[in-house]
Amino acid sequence: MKKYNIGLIGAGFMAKAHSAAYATMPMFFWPVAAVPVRRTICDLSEEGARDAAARFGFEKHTTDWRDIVNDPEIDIIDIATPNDSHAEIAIAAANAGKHIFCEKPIARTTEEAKAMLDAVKAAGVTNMLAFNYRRTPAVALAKKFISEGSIGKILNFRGTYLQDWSADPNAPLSWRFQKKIAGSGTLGDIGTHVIDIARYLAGEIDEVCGTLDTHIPERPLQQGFADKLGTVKSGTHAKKGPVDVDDEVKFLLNFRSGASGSIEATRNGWGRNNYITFEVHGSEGSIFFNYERRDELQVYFASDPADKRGFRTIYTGPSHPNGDALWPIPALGIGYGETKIIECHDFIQAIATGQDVSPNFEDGYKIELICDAIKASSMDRKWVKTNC
Ligand code: SOE
Repeated sequence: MKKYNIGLIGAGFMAKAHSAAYATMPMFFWPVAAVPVRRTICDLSEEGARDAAARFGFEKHTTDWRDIVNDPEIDIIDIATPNDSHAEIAIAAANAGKHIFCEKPIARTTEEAKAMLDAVKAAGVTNMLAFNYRRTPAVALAKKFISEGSIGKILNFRGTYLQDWSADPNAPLSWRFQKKIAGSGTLGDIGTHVIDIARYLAGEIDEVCGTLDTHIPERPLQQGFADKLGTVKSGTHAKKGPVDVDDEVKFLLNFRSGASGSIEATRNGWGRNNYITFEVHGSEGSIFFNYERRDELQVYFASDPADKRGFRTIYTGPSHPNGDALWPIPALGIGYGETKIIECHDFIQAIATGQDVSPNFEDGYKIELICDAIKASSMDRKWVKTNC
């Protein structure tokens, strides 16, 4: 059995998700073209790296990511660090001939994304971005219905990504609120997930018209670097620092196909936790998805007899995309972990077979172009071409 040695850089939330996927992927998907081996993990502190190796099942640890990139035994570099280090690590990894799996968004800027894309193209290495939600079986089922023409020609895509972990003004000023580390705020962090789904389902985005807003201009400084996503509150009297990224993004979009739509994202929407939704209207039906009920896909077919028309709920299971690898009965419960297992499988298969995989650095670069167009539109208050 072929094996690929993984070098994972980062030891936080995403390192947990990726490590669990490497460990369990062959338990779900079998046979597989290759098995991932958790070889070396990197964190900035010796204690953090050692703990991460023990916890996430890695054989070795280091505090310098270059040790991993330069290790001839490593086949895959997994970048699960904040956005400001993606470009430097990915370019070094590509130059060392490693395949790369990188957290989203691809980078802080279009320039960084382009340099990363150029590097992986020149090296000819397999590359993938962790926009995992398109791998939710219900989202893949929506794609299948659209591709088969079940709802006809796509007319409209309406997407949201609403969370509330930063709605409290006392949620600390983590790296996610700092432009020099994150690049942008809600737009890059979660808006890009919906842009990925929109492109996956409805094709390339041609032009946008939107606004970016910052509702909470300063937040208490954070103790330590680790990002607790709003679960740890600083006191109201703590020293504060400026938020220089967006809290909320809303935009209209026109697809190259002629379809149109809208996308909204916020991390300040009290009561919404991971509310990724889309509704797609076609000439012959509609599809609705809500990640907070991610086993379900709602579909409406205009071809149903008039007295039987209405949205029906399909619970995803063995008959649906990747269903034979997951659980034997519909609605047993698909979670975040399963999306990461499917993502891991598709990446490993792509390396082993030499086939393309999406979303990749090319997709990430185009999503950055779309984000730039949204920013320009917000500044100039007008429609802007994406140049994708
Ligand atoms: C925070 O908004 C976050 O952790 C995102 O960065 C992830 O991409 C998303 O999947 C969950 O929320």
